[in-house]
This record gives sequence, structure tokens and C-alpha cells, in this order.
Amino acid sequence: MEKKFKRTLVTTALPYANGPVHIGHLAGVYVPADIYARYLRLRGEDVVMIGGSDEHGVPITIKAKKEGVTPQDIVDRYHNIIKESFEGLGISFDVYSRTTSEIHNETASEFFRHLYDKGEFVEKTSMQLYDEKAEQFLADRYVTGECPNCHAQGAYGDQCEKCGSSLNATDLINPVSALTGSVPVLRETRHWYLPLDKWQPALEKWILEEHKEWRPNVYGQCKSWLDLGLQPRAVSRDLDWGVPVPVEGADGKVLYVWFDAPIGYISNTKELLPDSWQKYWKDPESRIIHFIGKDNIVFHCIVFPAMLMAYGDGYQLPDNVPSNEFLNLEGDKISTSRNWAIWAHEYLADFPGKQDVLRYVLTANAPETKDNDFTWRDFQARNNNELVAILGNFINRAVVLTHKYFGGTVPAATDLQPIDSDTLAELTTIKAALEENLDNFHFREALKEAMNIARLGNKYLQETEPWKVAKTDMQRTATILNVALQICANIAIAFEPFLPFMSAKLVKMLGGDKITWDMLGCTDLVPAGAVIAQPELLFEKIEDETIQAQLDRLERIKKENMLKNFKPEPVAPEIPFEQFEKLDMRVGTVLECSKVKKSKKLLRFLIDDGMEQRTIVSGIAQYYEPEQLVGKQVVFVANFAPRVIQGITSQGMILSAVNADGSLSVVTTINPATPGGKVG
Ligand code: B3M
Ligand code: ZN
Repeated sequence: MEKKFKRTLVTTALPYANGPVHIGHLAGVYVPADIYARYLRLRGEDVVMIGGSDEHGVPITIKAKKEGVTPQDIVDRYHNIIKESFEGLGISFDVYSRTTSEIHNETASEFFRHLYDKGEFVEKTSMQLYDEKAEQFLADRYVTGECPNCHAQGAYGDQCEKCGSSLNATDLINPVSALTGSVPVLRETRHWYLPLDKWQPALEKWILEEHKEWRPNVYGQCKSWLDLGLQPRAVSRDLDWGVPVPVEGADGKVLYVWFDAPIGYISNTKELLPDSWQKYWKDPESRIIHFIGKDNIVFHCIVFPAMLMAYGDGYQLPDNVPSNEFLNLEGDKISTSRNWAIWAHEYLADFPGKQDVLRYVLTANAPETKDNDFTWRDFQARNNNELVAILGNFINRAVVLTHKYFGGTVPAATDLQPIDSDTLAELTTIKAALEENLDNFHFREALKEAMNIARLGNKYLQETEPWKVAKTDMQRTATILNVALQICANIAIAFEPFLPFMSAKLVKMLGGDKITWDMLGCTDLVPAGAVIAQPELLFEKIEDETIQAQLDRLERIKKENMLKNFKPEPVAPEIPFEQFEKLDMRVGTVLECSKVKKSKKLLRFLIDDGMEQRTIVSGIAQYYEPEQLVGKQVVFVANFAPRVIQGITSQGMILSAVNADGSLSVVTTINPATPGGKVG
């Protein structure tokens, strides 16, 4: 840290309470923020970590409507799930609140009113779509219609999902209200806009000149926004869910969710520290760090800072905004609506006691500089090959050998040799590297450095072989195990920010109590004569079946999504009856069916066609076992010109239906039909 700060406020993006949190949220925001906050706490710094649910916004009202419940029901449900998930994973919030709280309502309301009174807003009227039946203005998401660009049907008021273009609801062709299905009309409405253009020069100076150290993705996004030129932004909406606009005559209007949500950071700090919250926001010797995902950059680096500057009164701007890229799941974008995610609460239920495994994998694979992929195979490999084989194995060996040779009493190091001091000296080097990385928000690299301590320990035991030395030299054995236990204690400290559950167990196992970051690099953490506990398993192997069950779940979800999204192919151009008549389709009974050798796709059929028997080759081997089909009736095209397939002459074609996932279902008859009978 170049500058010295007196205190740090760590904020984490407020997750929308319209669904649970998933590994993408965790990897992007909450795990890195937690690592950072824990690190600062261990250093004894004054740090506060703030979080809460974002409970306003249109998606929540839509979900409520769909389920026939109130928006409050929705946010109550998800706020609780989210909060418990964070607790379960050891995300160490000092406060986790919500934007429907009274204190937030007051704070956001006052914030708006202050800007209003200062004349910081521009008031503008515009024409918006209004549903006369529902007697309300329609939020963008509540209007669908034809896309003015690609003419697809069902485009939303803010975006066409077909061609991806962003839209204005008023540009939709033939708009329909999603509330009542009626045709909306244009009506005049008044809103308050924050003139971001006014703050453009100040923002340019602050970001482009004074914060060149920000991550390239963050700096780059800000630069392109600024290069485009900032425009006034509406900060109110016609909606009945949110913080009411505190101005006379603003009935039916609420603060735009992106106006009130960042103020949530302030309300949450107030809730936690009613008397001293201002120190964290207004003292130039404090600093604010926003942990967010990349889709939130503009709001945290441009809009919210402009709001704070407009407010004045000493509010400080964030010092850094370490935003991550996205985490994908098994090669596909994580999506709440498609259920393509690993949900935090489900993980906790499926993998009890394995919080640190997820924290480890998400950090080792963190999308710090580019999008990354989570795969269950990688999860398993990192657990088995790194946590079990390197970390767990080293600690286990050190503790087990101490029990074996010294009955669990820490032996004294009375015979220090160069290999011992060299190894111990490495700890100081690793500590420096760890700090360098943590201070600069490089959590992946930092985790690698922590892991290097375990690697160092394994190498040390491999080279000193205490199990052999013990046969001849107990004094030397004592020294080696003393050194190994000091390395274990260093692991407990270095890993606390990353794997707090493991760290706490290890501290207890070594008979320790309180740890601090200063202790890292020390070589007398476990004193000779102290008694250590029996070894406890810190990590265990994850078996193939466990991983397969998760992969099967994802496979099921993929299938469900395919069915949901299936759109039948458009019907082919009309044909006259005579053309249909040319096709001679018949019923037949399958007499024999077998796999075609050397082919994965083909089955060979012998069909009773009422005349002679005929052979047909059909490409459905992936969907049926041959014996399933024997005795069944099929429909086939009888006047197809014979074709030679894999050396077999196929006399016709068996009809199958093509399913959403591309699989095939053979067509059959409901009542027993006469072989050879015409189909038509
Ligand atoms: N709820 C958006 C999101 O989860 C939003 C963050 C608010 S942070 C003030 O992407
Ligand atoms: Zn379109």
C-alpha cells in the first residue's frame, strides 16, 4: 500500500433479491472481497465490510406478479436464502442488510431530496407508454412488441433478445402491455435526471489521470464511457415498488433502483455504526473499495461518484473498484433464468463441511483478468490433487509424526542445520509476495503463494525424511518436526483469508489461539513443550460418483431448457395431393434388429412388410437398444430407391420424429396394424 490509510470500507455489490446467489456472484465479488477484508482484519487494520440485498427494481415486481405474491414476499424469501448462503460460506460481513430497511428508505430519500434542493437535477417530461387498463406507466420490461431492427416478435421494451439491440419501449412496433395484454398509449410523464455531463470533466480527471492503477478492464470501460460523452440519466421511474420520490406531486414515482442501491452502502454503514459511520465516508484518510462484477462498472465508477460529488458535504470517492470478469459454468454463460448455475445454498447442502473447497477453487480460478470457466472436473482435480495431496497431506504428516515420535508434545529444535534455516527463511519471502499480491487485489496469485508454503513443507519432509532419521537420531528428528510444525502454523495464518474454516481447525489442532498477520514468517509459533491435538482430516478426496451426480444434474437442466426453448421448424411450402400420393408409406413389423458393425449410429432391421421381407438400415442406434424394437410396428417409405449403406442394401426408410434435443423417436401405430398396409 503506497498511501497509508486509517481505515477501509469494503463494499460488495448488493445482489438482487430475485434469486439465490451462485458461484458467479461468489467468484466475482464476495469471495475476493472476503479475502481482502479478512486480510486487513488479520493485519489489525480498521476495516468494515458491508453488504446487503438489492430489493427494488422491476424484475422483482415481475417475478412477484408471475407467482401471484407481493414483491415483499419475493425479497423476504431470497434475502434470507442469500444471507444464509453467505454465512454458510464464511463471507464475513460486518453487516448484511437490505434496501427495504427503514434506515435505507430514509437515507435514500434524504439523498435525493438534498440533490433536489441543491438544484442538481434537471426535470424533463417525455412520452412513455401507459396501460390504461392497469392505470399505470409501463416499465420497459413490461412492454413487448416487434423489434424495429430485426422485426422479431416478442422484443422487450429495453432490448430485443433476438438481435441483441437495446431499444426504447416507444420504438417497438405494435407494443403490447405485459400486464393486461392491452395496447398501451403514449402519455406524458415527468422525471428527474442527473446531468452526468456536468460531472464529465471532474470524472475524467479523477479516473483517467488519478486512477491509472485501476484494473485495465475497469479503467478501459470508464474511458470508453467518457469518450462517448456522458448524458443526463433519469433517476426516477413510474413504478409502485421502491423508495418514493420525496417531492410534492410525485405520486406513483419511485427512485430508479440504480439510484437507491449504491446509497445502500451508506445506509448499511449507518446501520452498523450509527455514531461513527461518517468517518468511513467522509474522512480523506479513509478509503472505500467497491468489489463488483464487470456489468456494474459504470454505476460504481461514473454514476455513483457523480451522485456523491453532487451531494458534496465531504463524501469521498472510492479508492479502487476491483471488478472481475465473468465466470462461466461448463463452457456456458451462467444464467439465473435458465437455472444454469451452481447455487450457493445447494452447494452447501450437497457438500457439507466443504466450504473451503469451493472458496479455493473459485479463487484459484478467479476471473480476474478474463472470463473463466468452472468445471466440476477441475473442482474435483483441485480438491484431490492440491487440497488433499499437497496441503492436507503435509499437515497430516507433520501432526501424525509428532504424535508417533513425541506423543503429541512439540519437540524442541536443538539441532538446526542449514536446510532448516533456509526453509524457514523462505517463509519471509513468501510473506512478502503474499502481501504484494493481496495489496494489489491479485488474489489468484496470492493463493498460489500461500500454497507454496505447503509445497515448501512437503519438499522439506521429503528431503529430511524424519521417519528414517527417527531410527537413529531423535534429537535431529525433534528438530525436523519442530520446523514442520512451524510451517503448519504459518499455513494457518497465510490461509486464513482464503480458507478460514481450515485455518480455524488447524489453529486449534496446533493448540493455538489468536492469530495475527504479523505472526506470519515467525518460526516459534508452536512452542516446544506445547501439546497438539490429534490429527483431524482437513480435506478428503472427492469421488467420481459425487462429481457425476453434479454433471447429471446439469445435463438434466440442459435438457429441460432445450424443451422449454424448442421452436418447431417452420412448415415447408404447400404441395398438391398428387405429390403426397407419390410417397408410398407402409406399416411393417420388426422381425430382427441388430447393430451395424463399426457404426455408432446405424441399426439394421429386418421388416415383415406383408409381401416379402425387407432390410432397412436406419440411423437411430444412439436412441434405442435393438431388442427394444423387435416385435414393434414401424412406418416406412416403401418406394425409396434402394441405397447401399456400409455394404448393406437398405430398401426404404423408417420414419422417426425429431425431438428438441435432436434425438429421434420412432413412429409406430396405436392399434396393431396389418403389415404391408398403406399409410396415408
Ligand atoms: N443489484 C446488480 C447486480 O447484481 C445490482 C448491484 C447493485 S450494487 C449497488 O448485478
Ligand atoms: Zn431485434
